[in-house]
Amino acid sequence: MKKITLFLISLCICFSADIHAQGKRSSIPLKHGAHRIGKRTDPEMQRWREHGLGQFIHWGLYSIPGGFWKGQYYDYAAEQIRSWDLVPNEEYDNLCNEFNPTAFDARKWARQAKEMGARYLIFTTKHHDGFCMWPSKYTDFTIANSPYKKDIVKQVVDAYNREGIDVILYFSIMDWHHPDFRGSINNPEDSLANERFKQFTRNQLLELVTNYPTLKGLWFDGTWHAAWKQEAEFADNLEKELRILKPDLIIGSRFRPDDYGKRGTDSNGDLMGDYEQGWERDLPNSKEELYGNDWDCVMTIPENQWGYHSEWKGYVKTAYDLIEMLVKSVSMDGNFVLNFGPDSKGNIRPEETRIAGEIGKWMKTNNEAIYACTASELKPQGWGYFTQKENKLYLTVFNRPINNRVKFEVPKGTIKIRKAYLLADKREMDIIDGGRNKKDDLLYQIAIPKGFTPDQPFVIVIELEDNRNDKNQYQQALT
Ligand code: JFZ
Repeated sequence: MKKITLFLISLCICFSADIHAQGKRSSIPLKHGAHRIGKRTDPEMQRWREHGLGQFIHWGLYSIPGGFWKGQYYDYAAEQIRSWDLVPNEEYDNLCNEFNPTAFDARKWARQAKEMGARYLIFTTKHHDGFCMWPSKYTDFTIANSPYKKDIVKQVVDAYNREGIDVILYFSIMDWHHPDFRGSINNPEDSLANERFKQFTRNQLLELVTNYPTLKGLWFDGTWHAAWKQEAEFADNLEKELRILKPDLIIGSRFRPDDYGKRGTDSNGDLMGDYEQGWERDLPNSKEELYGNDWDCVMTIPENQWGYHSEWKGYVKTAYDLIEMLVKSVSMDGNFVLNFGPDSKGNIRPEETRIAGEIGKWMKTNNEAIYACTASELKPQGWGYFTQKENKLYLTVFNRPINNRVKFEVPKGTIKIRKAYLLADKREMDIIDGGRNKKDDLLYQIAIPKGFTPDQPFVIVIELEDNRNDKNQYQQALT
């Protein structure tokens, strides 16, 4: 019986994935387009999907200038200061001789990430400036030639893994330091240099996957330049090669171009990679914008600073803002990844530490509404977001209704409610029958106890009847 139900469910899932894909597909023949239509179904990808919250860390030589060059304020993202007209490349590259993060303690970072509730980390091994945080054999521009000398990537991977946190390595294809890097190919000499650069890129990626065998995936960046957009075949072969080394490697949609230089989604509209990487400092507002793909949102605390900038300008998000983004992401089947930019000594700045603590405090009480949760078909009504797991619905309330009643509608003949309670203290809550609407959907109101005045968003749990015979119907209502 159970097997038949499962079979029916998977049939529905396959079928809906097909309809979805057909809805947006054209049929241009591609040699190097998407490898798959629909989501990956293996355990590693499922594990990634269940993380809910991640941490991003941008760390490199750029943390030394920290957004200032000879007293001048750099108004753009601090990790890109090398590209500023005021900054002579050679002087920037000489920062390698200064990089000595004596306060760096990977275990401290990892403990903080764990306390915050992060289940995965994305760490910059090499940003656009080309400086390698691991002792790459293929260039001298690495941590091995800094006064610090020790392999930072290894320390980070080991410390985070020890805390049970998965690590994904960030890698910029674009490399402003390497003499063979070309943004575009304009003559035969460029072509030759580009061929050498491709081999360098391949060597470094194979090196990373080999050196750090517990890595879960690669987060690619710097793939928008004209030269790379012409490398559909090379990139496709390289991805295949990386997957042979590590079959369940997770690679986002910002790596390969297709045969026509199209990135992210191929010329037929299908996602190239295991998840959508386009939600950068941005969140979708509806599931329709997601085309059924896996996705994560990477977010900065200030407006647009990834690497350390000693003076944040503009609006700085609060823990409240970030928790709302986290819940909103999970309510649409996405992960939320919060960025940190440590300083040149290896300290996480106090503002970030405070926010990590506040998020961690919230997660401690409420993580049940985040980890391994998925979207719900029920429509939130202004008070916040629904997430769900097994026979539980979670309502995370950000906007407390003035009458202390949280409303929602249950489509006719779908779920049956057993009880409602506050996640914070398990206190049972009254469920008020609000009648039916014109479509015969059931209307409910849950009463927030008067004396309950938390200073953070809170979660109401709705436990559903787990009627096995109704499982199929229940699944249809919720998936
Ligand atoms: C890139 C980098 O240039 C930046 O320094 C940082 O590392 C960030 C995480 O990634 O910036 C991007 C890349 C892509 C988009 C926006 C900023 N995008 O697709 O909108």
